[in-house]
Order: sequence, then C-alpha cells, then structure tokens
Amino acid sequence: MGFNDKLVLYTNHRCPWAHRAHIALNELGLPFEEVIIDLDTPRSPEYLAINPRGLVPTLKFNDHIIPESGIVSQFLADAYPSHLLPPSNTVEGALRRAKIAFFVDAFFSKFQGPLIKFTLGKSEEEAQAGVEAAVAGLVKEVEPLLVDAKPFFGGAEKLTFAEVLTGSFVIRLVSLLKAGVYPASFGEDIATKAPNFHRWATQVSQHPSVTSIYDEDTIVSFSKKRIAANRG
Ligand SMILES: N[C@@H](CCC(=O)N[C@@H](CS)C(=O)NCC(=O)O)C(=O)O
Repeated sequence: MGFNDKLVLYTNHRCPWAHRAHIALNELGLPFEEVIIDLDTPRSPEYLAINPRGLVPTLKFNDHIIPESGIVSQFLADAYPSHLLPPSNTVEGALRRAKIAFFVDAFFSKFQGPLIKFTLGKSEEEAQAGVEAAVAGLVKEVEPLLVDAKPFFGGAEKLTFAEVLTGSFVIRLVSLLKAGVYPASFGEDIATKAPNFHRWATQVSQHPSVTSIYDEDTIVSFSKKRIAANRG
C-alpha cells in the first residue's frame, strides 16, 4: 500500500463518527477525495449502493468499500503503519494495542454513553442524571487511564489511535462546555475531579488533525437545536 492508492471518503463534517476518519487521514498525511453526503435529505440510490445502511462515513479504497468509522479507522491504521498504532506481532505492540482498546471502551461505555442522555433527555432531570453518570464514569474508569498522558495517550508526543477514535467527541465536549450548552458544574467537576482528562482533552481539542474539518459554531448550534427538540 502506498500513496498511489485511491481513497474516497464519503462524509459529513457535522458527524463525529465521520470525523474519526478525517483525524486518521490527517495524521497519516494521506491524500483523499471527499464526497459530502447531505444528511438532511434521504440518501440517494447511488449512495445506498455504496453503503446500504446510508450512514457516513464510508471509505472507498481503490475498488473496495469499507463502511463504519471504527472499521475505517482501523483499516487506515493497519494499512499505513505509523505512530498511531504499533504492529500486533510483538508482545509490547500487542499490549499497547490492548491498552488503547480498553481506553476507547472505557471512554464510550462509561463516559460518552451516559453523556448522550444529556442531549437525548426528555426532561432537565434526565439530562442532569446523564451528566452525573458521565462524571462518575469519567472519574472511576477513564481518569486513571490518562495518568501518564503526556500529552497524548500513554505518554505519546503525537496523536495515537486512542485519540483517532475519541478526539471528535472530545472536541465537541470542549465546545459545548465553553458555549454553556452543558452546565457549568460539569466543567468544574471535570477540572477538579478528572485533572488528567482535563489536560488531555485540552490538548486533543487543539490538535490540527482534530480541528481541521471542525466548525464549532455549526456544531454548537446544531446541538442546541437537537437538545431543544428532545426536551420538547
Ligand atoms: N456506527 C456508525 C455510526 C455512523 C452514524 O451514525 N452516522 C450518522 C451521522 S453522525 C449518519 O450517517 N446518519 C444518517 C442517518 O441516520 O440517516 C459509524 O461508526 O460509522
């Protein structure tokens, strides 16, 4: 695999899942063609032929179609070996991969999963319960895994695969805190109870591979609308 490969990314810059693929492609320095899929209208028959689920992202690698953000990101990290992820064929490499995988699992199952209830909650009480569960999961499960982040996962100077899979969610978190969409107490809890995470998230949210396609104003206003619609 080399720079002669033809990569096409079907994406939408609003989508945190598609954003993962952009972070990977940026970090790997790979040229690619971008096709923006309109998510506000039904998917075209042409796109459904490419990805019958109708979701973004999808990667076209030469003549091969690869759907799903985690699979796209894994494929890119595997196909173009780099600082993102060591090979699995040494014990050291396999262990680092396991540690990254466990971090990503903890981030989504113990923090991001509960936090989405803030957005989806039908009442302020449900939303607040989501934030409280997210803080509890963050402090217990995620914070200890970032003790040696310097600035990135496991002491890495450059982004790792851990940040490829989580960075798009981290930058949204930072924006929504700054814009006052999330309660101020949530930001205070993160700073005081999860200082490793706070430091790491600040660095991740400023990294050029994470900020490159990110339009903060669009994300904040879209999130506000979504929250208002759910609260009904
Ligand atoms: N599990 C998928 C989720 C992707 C996803 O939910 N994409 C959303 C945009 S953020 C989408 O394409 N939605 C279109 C729709 O639901 O019609 C992945 O990781 O790629």
